[in-house]
Amino acid sequence: MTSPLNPLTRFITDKANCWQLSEYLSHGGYDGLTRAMEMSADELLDSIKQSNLRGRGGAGFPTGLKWSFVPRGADAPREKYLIVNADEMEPGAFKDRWLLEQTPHQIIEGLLIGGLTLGATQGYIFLRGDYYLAEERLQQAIEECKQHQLLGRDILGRGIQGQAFNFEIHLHSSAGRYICGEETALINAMEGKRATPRAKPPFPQVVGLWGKPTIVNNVETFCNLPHIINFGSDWFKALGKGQDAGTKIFGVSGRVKRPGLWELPMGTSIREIIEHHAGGMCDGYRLKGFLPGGGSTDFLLEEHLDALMDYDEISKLGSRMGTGTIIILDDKYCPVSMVLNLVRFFAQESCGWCTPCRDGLPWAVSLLEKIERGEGEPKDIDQLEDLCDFAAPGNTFCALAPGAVEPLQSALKYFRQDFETHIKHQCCPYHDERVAKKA
Ligand code: L3W
Repeated sequence: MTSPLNPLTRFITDKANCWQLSEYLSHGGYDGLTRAMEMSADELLDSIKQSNLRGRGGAGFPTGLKWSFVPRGADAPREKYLIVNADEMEPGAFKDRWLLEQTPHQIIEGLLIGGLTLGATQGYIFLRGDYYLAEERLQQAIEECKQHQLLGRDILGRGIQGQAFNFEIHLHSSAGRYICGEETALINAMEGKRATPRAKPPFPQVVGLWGKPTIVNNVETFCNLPHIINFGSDWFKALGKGQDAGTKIFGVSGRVKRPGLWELPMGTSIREIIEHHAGGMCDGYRLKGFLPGGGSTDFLLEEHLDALMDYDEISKLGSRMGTGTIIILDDKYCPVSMVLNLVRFFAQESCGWCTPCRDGLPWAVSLLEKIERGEGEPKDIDQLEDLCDFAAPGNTFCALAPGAVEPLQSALKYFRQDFETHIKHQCCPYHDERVAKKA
């Protein structure tokens, strides 16, 4: 197999059964596992570190560094766990669903390589509860693996240094809360507790599921591992166009001609994604702004279109690459209404543990509703700004509260005039054409 430019999606073919083991094997599936079984745990960890892979769930933390925190050696706990965070639920994020439904074996292969790297024998897939098709296909894939000695005892019948490699995977369907995607809330949910985040440190890599070292990574992160091991970390680094390594599943939703998902090199420009892959804006609509990486990122503007989709590049612009799934705001959609929709989601999904999220978000919702109804007052804008400051990093228990106010604080910065027009004319100008003409 020659090294591919689209490692993650080359398994997704037009064939009706591309998610099945036979198809996966015919495209070089499980070659990464075979290669990994010839390597030592140190070599595997070193390859992952050298690849510069960064977490694809939104935060972009270096994967090899995270994995290196797991205690190893004679004194380390015998039980360790690997968890695939498949609780994809953020508004605008739909990339993991594609991988889960179309390439379940790629996720299993990533978990098996994780097991070899860290000496773990148990892996879990924490799946969004309403991803029914993904659940069905993952379950089928797990069964296929058990039948073909790819899961269970003595995998592939070839021991490593005389010892059998055993690994099991358990599929856990989430009861359904956005906060379950935060890694420590996810761990609490799996332990049968209420899904509130835990204080960090200790990080789960040291004290995680049932108190044991645990790695939690996003679906797409695990999917990259077989290819890094199979084709090498230098190949992986060379795939990226900018600073970051590898490819990324980018997506666009909103009023573009071809909304969808594409696997593209890291560092692809935002302009190329929106104008070329998504076909540009629908006729009659102009781009007003966009959220680069799902509903918990800050708005960017047309002037940022030439920026590269790279973690640090997008951070320098005051936003985050997040999940890499772009949400478009067009010139005919009310930004106040869009932000209201997002903040309402985050308010409803808050675990309620810390005050900025529990009380701040519903308060922001009521102010945004008031402005959108045409009853806003100038002081409401100041109040909304205070609420954003209140949920800033460091003031909250987990990273999801600051994320929840990112679209709001950036809308107040870039689309302030829209808020002011609502208040001045006591109505939504996007619904009242007379005001829209004047504004
Ligand atoms: C050891 C340190 N480990 C950080 C590890 C940490 C975790 C990873 C990222 O939130 C974001 C959020 C959403 N020693 C460490 C360390 N780690 N410092 O690195 O940690 P962190 O705290 O930066 O982020 P997080 O709490 O994992 C994730 C954003 O992603 N997001 C969320 C999308 C969620 C979904 C969904 O549906 N579930 O799509 C999208 O952008 O806002 O900011 O593993 O242990 N010193």
